[in-house]
Amino acid sequence: MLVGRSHKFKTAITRLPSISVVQGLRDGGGPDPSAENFMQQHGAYVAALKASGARVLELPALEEFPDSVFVEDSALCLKEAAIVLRPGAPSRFGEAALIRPALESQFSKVLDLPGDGFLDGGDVLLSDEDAFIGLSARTNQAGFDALATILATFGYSPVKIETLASILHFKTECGLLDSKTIFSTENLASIGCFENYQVILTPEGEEGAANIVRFNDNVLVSQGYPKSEALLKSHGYNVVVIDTSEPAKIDGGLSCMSLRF
Ligand code: CIR
Repeated sequence: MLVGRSHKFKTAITRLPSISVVQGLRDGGGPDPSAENFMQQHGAYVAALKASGARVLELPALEEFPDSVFVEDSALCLKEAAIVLRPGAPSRFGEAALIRPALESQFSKVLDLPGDGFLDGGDVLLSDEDAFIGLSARTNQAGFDALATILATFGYSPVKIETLASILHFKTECGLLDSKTIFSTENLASIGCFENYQVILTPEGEEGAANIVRFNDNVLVSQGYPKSEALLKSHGYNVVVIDTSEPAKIDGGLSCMSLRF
């Protein structure tokens, strides 16, 4: 087991939001984001990663893929290798091939998810030891099987979770705080998937705060969740608050907008 491999990082890959981001996928309708405000919030997000010690590789926008700003769904980066995934939404299929050159520029080993299963990176939570993979509307059993086999070769124990139908991605409702601690909604934690971890529950009414990013010493938390901010600070975490109101309009949060390794 490599202590800290879940949150001690050097690099982040991000992709600029396109103007077409206004057409991003969303469950249940809702207003379009503003491309201009999205760009501003994305800039603040990249600045926060840099302030956390990241060298950020910023990729150009892809107008033909409205959701391509959410790079987390098309690849998974480990310490030793990157894996090109197969996102489950038809409008996002093409994003995988387009992230590959960036991965090749950073990793000597770039693998493709074998088989024909689907898997979105938003459904994968890596701790130092475990790889939690949620089955969802985007990630199926074949995708799980393929990724589980690869991750086992890198020393992870794959754990399959049936994500609640109400959740887009597994990590919509949880995030890693440190090697042994998970921030989770009660809804998700009640499944019992985090039994070997300390779990800090999102305060009532602040379930939307669960999608966090731990990058080195900082925990990035979305703006608008004061109780979560105070709770995490009381546990000694170094909280950095980021406005994600525009990505939230198309079901995006903090983890989705970067690959971290
Ligand atoms: C989608 O539905 O694919 C995007 N609008 C949101 C993706 C969010 N990604 C993530 O949580 N990893």
